[in-house]
Amino acid sequence: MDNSLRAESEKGMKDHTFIIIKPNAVKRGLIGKIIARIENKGLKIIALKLLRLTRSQAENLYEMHRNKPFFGYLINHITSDFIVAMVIEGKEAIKVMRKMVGTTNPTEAAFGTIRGDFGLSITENIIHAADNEENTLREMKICFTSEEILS
Ligand code: 3AN
Repeated sequence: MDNSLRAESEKGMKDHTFIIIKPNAVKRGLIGKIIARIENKGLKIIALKLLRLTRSQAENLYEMHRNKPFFGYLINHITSDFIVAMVIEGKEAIKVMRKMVGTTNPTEAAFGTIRGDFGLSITENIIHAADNEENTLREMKICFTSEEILS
Protein backbone atom coordinates (compact mmCIF):
# COMPACT_ATOMS: atom_id res chain seq x y z
CA MET A 1 0.00 0.00 0.00
CA ASP A 2 1.43 3.43 -0.81
CA ASN A 3 1.87 6.08 1.88
CA SER A 4 -1.12 8.33 1.21
CA LEU A 5 -3.54 5.41 1.05
CA ARG A 6 -2.00 3.96 4.22
CA ALA A 7 -2.53 7.34 5.91
CA GLU A 8 -6.17 7.32 4.82
CA SER A 9 -6.53 3.80 6.13
CA GLU A 10 -5.09 4.71 9.50
CA LYS A 11 -7.33 7.72 10.01
CA GLY A 12 -10.40 5.77 8.84
CA MET A 13 -12.36 5.92 5.59
CA LYS A 14 -15.90 6.55 6.77
CA ASP A 15 -15.89 9.99 5.14
CA HIS A 16 -14.76 8.55 1.81
CA THR A 17 -16.47 6.05 -0.42
CA PHE A 18 -15.91 4.36 -3.75
CA ILE A 19 -18.66 4.04 -6.34
CA ILE A 20 -19.10 2.72 -9.86
CA ILE A 21 -21.74 3.76 -12.37
CA LYS A 22 -22.34 0.41 -14.09
CA PRO A 23 -22.18 -0.14 -17.90
CA ASN A 24 -25.94 -0.14 -18.47
CA ALA A 25 -26.29 3.23 -16.73
CA VAL A 26 -23.37 4.71 -18.69
CA LYS A 27 -24.95 3.45 -21.95
CA ARG A 28 -28.31 4.92 -20.96
CA GLY A 29 -26.77 8.36 -20.46
CA LEU A 30 -27.36 8.50 -16.70
CA ILE A 31 -23.89 9.73 -15.65
CA GLY A 32 -24.98 13.36 -15.34
CA LYS A 33 -28.17 12.59 -13.42
CA ILE A 34 -26.30 10.41 -10.91
CA ILE A 35 -23.49 12.93 -10.44
CA ALA A 36 -26.06 15.70 -9.91
CA ARG A 37 -27.63 13.73 -7.04
CA ILE A 38 -24.22 13.19 -5.42
CA GLU A 39 -23.28 16.87 -5.73
CA ASN A 40 -26.72 18.12 -4.69
CA LYS A 41 -26.34 16.14 -1.47
CA GLY A 42 -23.14 18.07 -0.73
CA LEU A 43 -20.74 15.21 -1.32
CA LYS A 44 -17.53 16.00 -3.21
CA ILE A 45 -16.07 13.99 -6.09
CA ILE A 46 -12.32 13.68 -5.45
CA ALA A 47 -11.50 11.19 -8.23
CA LEU A 48 -13.36 10.29 -11.42
CA LYS A 49 -12.51 8.03 -14.35
CA LEU A 50 -14.27 6.52 -17.35
CA LEU A 51 -12.71 3.08 -17.85
CA ARG A 52 -13.34 -0.51 -18.80
CA LEU A 53 -12.53 -3.06 -16.09
CA THR A 54 -10.53 -6.16 -16.98
CA ARG A 55 -11.95 -9.50 -15.80
CA SER A 56 -9.24 -9.70 -13.19
CA GLN A 57 -10.07 -6.21 -11.81
CA ALA A 58 -13.78 -7.14 -11.76
CA GLU A 59 -13.14 -10.44 -9.97
CA ASN A 60 -11.06 -8.54 -7.44
CA LEU A 61 -13.84 -5.96 -6.95
CA TYR A 62 -16.48 -8.63 -6.35
CA GLU A 63 -14.22 -11.21 -4.65
CA MET A 64 -16.69 -11.72 -1.76
CA HIS A 65 -19.29 -12.99 -4.28
CA ARG A 66 -16.99 -15.51 -5.99
CA ASN A 67 -19.05 -18.51 -4.86
CA LYS A 68 -22.48 -17.00 -5.50
CA PRO A 69 -24.59 -18.31 -8.39
CA PHE A 70 -24.83 -14.83 -9.95
CA PHE A 71 -21.04 -14.22 -9.96
CA GLY A 72 -20.66 -14.95 -13.70
CA TYR A 73 -23.46 -12.56 -14.69
CA LEU A 74 -22.01 -9.90 -12.43
CA ILE A 75 -18.51 -10.14 -13.93
CA ASN A 76 -19.86 -10.32 -17.50
CA HIS A 77 -21.93 -7.19 -17.02
CA ILE A 78 -19.37 -5.04 -15.20
CA THR A 79 -16.72 -5.84 -17.85
CA SER A 80 -19.13 -5.51 -20.82
CA ASP A 81 -18.50 -1.82 -21.47
CA PHE A 82 -17.23 1.41 -19.93
CA ILE A 83 -17.96 2.28 -16.31
CA VAL A 84 -17.48 5.49 -14.35
CA ALA A 85 -15.50 5.01 -11.14
CA MET A 86 -15.44 7.71 -8.48
CA VAL A 87 -14.07 8.41 -5.04
CA ILE A 88 -16.50 10.51 -3.03
CA GLU A 89 -15.76 12.57 0.09
CA GLY A 90 -18.15 13.97 2.69
CA LYS A 91 -19.51 13.43 6.18
CA GLU A 92 -20.29 9.72 6.65
CA ALA A 93 -19.94 9.27 2.89
CA ILE A 94 -20.23 5.46 2.97
CA LYS A 95 -23.54 5.48 4.87
CA VAL A 96 -25.01 8.44 2.98
CA MET A 97 -24.08 7.06 -0.44
CA ARG A 98 -25.53 3.59 0.38
CA LYS A 99 -28.80 5.28 1.40
CA MET A 100 -28.84 7.27 -1.84
CA VAL A 101 -28.16 4.10 -3.86
CA GLY A 102 -31.00 2.05 -2.32
CA THR A 103 -31.42 -1.68 -1.80
CA THR A 104 -29.84 -4.25 -4.13
CA ASN A 105 -32.95 -5.22 -6.11
CA PRO A 106 -34.19 -2.15 -8.03
CA THR A 107 -37.75 -3.51 -8.18
CA GLU A 108 -37.82 -3.28 -4.38
CA ALA A 109 -35.63 -0.19 -3.90
CA ALA A 110 -37.49 2.87 -2.61
CA PHE A 111 -38.43 5.60 -5.06
CA GLY A 112 -36.11 8.54 -4.49
CA THR A 113 -33.08 6.23 -4.44
CA ILE A 114 -30.87 5.84 -7.51
CA ARG A 115 -31.74 2.15 -7.99
CA GLY A 116 -35.40 2.77 -7.17
CA ASP A 117 -35.68 5.55 -9.73
CA PHE A 118 -33.52 4.27 -12.59
CA GLY A 119 -33.45 0.46 -12.63
CA LEU A 120 -35.31 -2.82 -12.90
CA SER A 121 -32.53 -5.44 -13.22
CA ILE A 122 -30.71 -6.81 -10.16
CA THR A 123 -27.53 -7.60 -12.13
CA GLU A 124 -27.61 -4.32 -14.02
CA ASN A 125 -28.60 -2.33 -10.96
CA ILE A 126 -27.14 0.99 -12.12
CA ILE A 127 -24.56 1.64 -9.44
CA HIS A 128 -22.14 0.02 -7.01
CA ALA A 129 -21.22 1.67 -3.69
CA ALA A 130 -18.68 0.32 -1.21
CA ASP A 131 -20.27 -0.98 1.97
CA ASN A 132 -17.55 -0.38 4.57
CA GLU A 133 -14.23 1.35 5.18
CA GLU A 134 -12.08 -1.67 4.38
CA ASN A 135 -13.81 -2.28 1.06
CA THR A 136 -13.68 1.42 0.18
CA LEU A 137 -9.91 1.39 0.44
CA ARG A 138 -9.55 -1.97 -1.33
CA GLU A 139 -11.91 -1.05 -4.17
CA MET A 140 -10.59 2.45 -4.86
CA LYS A 141 -7.11 0.96 -5.37
CA ILE A 142 -8.48 -1.24 -8.17
CA CYS A 143 -9.28 1.87 -10.25
CA PHE A 144 -7.09 4.71 -8.94
CA THR A 145 -3.51 5.46 -7.94
CA SER A 146 -3.07 7.84 -5.00
CA GLU A 147 -1.92 10.55 -7.46
CA GLU A 148 -5.32 10.41 -9.16
CA ILE A 149 -7.21 11.23 -5.93
CA LEU A 150 -7.44 14.87 -4.80
CA SER A 151 -6.04 15.34 -1.34
P1 3AN B 1 -25.09 -4.25 -3.12
O1 3AN B 1 -24.51 -3.79 -4.43
O2 3AN B 1 -26.49 -3.73 -2.91
O3 3AN B 1 -24.18 -4.02 -1.95
P2 3AN B 1 -24.30 -7.03 -3.03
O4 3AN B 1 -22.93 -6.59 -2.56
O5 3AN B 1 -25.00 -8.07 -2.23
O6 3AN B 1 -25.29 -5.82 -3.23
O7 3AN B 1 -24.18 -7.62 -4.50
C1 3AN B 1 -23.25 -7.09 -5.41
C2 3AN B 1 -23.88 -7.07 -6.75
O8 3AN B 1 -24.22 -8.40 -7.11
C3 3AN B 1 -25.21 -6.30 -6.81
N1 3AN B 1 -25.02 -4.90 -7.03
C4 3AN B 1 -25.93 -6.98 -7.93
O9 3AN B 1 -25.53 -6.45 -9.19
C5 3AN B 1 -25.44 -8.43 -7.85
N2 3AN B 1 -26.38 -9.27 -7.13
C6 3AN B 1 -26.61 -9.34 -5.81
N3 3AN B 1 -27.55 -10.24 -5.50
C7 3AN B 1 -27.94 -10.78 -6.68
C8 3AN B 1 -28.88 -11.77 -7.06
N4 3AN B 1 -29.63 -12.40 -6.17
N5 3AN B 1 -29.02 -12.05 -8.38
C9 3AN B 1 -28.26 -11.43 -9.31
N6 3AN B 1 -27.36 -10.49 -9.01
C10 3AN B 1 -27.18 -10.15 -7.73
